Amino acid sequence: MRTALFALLVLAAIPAFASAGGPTAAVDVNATGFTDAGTGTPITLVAPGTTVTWTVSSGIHTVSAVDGSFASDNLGVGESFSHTFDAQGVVPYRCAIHASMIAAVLVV
Ligand SMILES: [Cu+2]
Repeated sequence: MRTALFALLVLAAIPAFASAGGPTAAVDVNATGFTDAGTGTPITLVAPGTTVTWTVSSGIHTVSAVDGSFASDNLGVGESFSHTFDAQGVVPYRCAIHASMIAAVLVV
């Protein structure tokens, strides 16, 4: 149990050392949905203060928080949108154009 807790804490701290300018994470946005660059899943796990950048690799999409706390304009191929997550919590988001595109950022 103690080992598992330590491993979790180390895992959570990794994004904090990803960049001298503050922790970052990247998500690919394409026709099949949102794909976290690190895990290949629709879930992005970050520490508070992390800036997540979504970049579109195919189609036209938006990055829109379900609770309305952030929303991009329509983004085409090669365009990006970034948001910094300061508070702990689960933040679901979706594409406003394609109802099936939904994912979440876990801030822990
Ligand atoms: Cu879309």
